[in-house]
Amino acid sequence: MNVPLYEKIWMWAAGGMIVAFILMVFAGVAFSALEPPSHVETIDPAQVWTDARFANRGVTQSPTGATVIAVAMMFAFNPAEIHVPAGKPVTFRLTSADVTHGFQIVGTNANTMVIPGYISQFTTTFSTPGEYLIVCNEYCGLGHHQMYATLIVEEASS
Ligand SMILES: [Cu+2]
Repeated sequence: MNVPLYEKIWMWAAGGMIVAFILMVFAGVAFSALEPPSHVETIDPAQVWTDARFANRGVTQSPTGATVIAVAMMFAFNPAEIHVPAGKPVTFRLTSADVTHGFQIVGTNANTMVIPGYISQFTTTFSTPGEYLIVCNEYCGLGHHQMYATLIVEEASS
C-alpha cells in the first residue's frame, strides 16, 4: 500500500499527540500532589451537631501543626473563620449536616467534596500567610452562591 509522505507525517503526528496526552495525565497524577482519598470514616448526618467528633468545631493547634473541625451546611460553613499557622501541616476534618457540599480553598491545592454520612479528611501545608477564600463548589441549593468562609493563615510564631 502506497501512503503519501504527507499522510505519513500527519499519522505519526496524531499518534505522537495521543502518546503525549497520556504521558501528561500520568505526569499530572505523579507530580501535582494529587492524592486519592486515603481515609473513609462515616457519621450519621442527622447526629452531626451532637457527635463528639464535631462537638468542638474550630482549630486545635499543636507544636507540630493544627487540626480543623468544620461542618458544611446550607448555606454556610461552621466555623465561618478559620485561623491556621503557616508552614505546618493542617489537617481538615469536614462533614455535611444536610446535602453534598464542596470545600475549596481558593488559590491552594485544598479541595474536597463534603458528603453527608462521611467525614472528609485531608492534610495540607500553607506556605504563604494571608487571607484565603473558602467556597462551596458543589451546587447545594438556592443559597449556594452565598456559601463561603475565610481561612486566615498566620505567620508561625516559632
Ligand atoms: Cu454549595
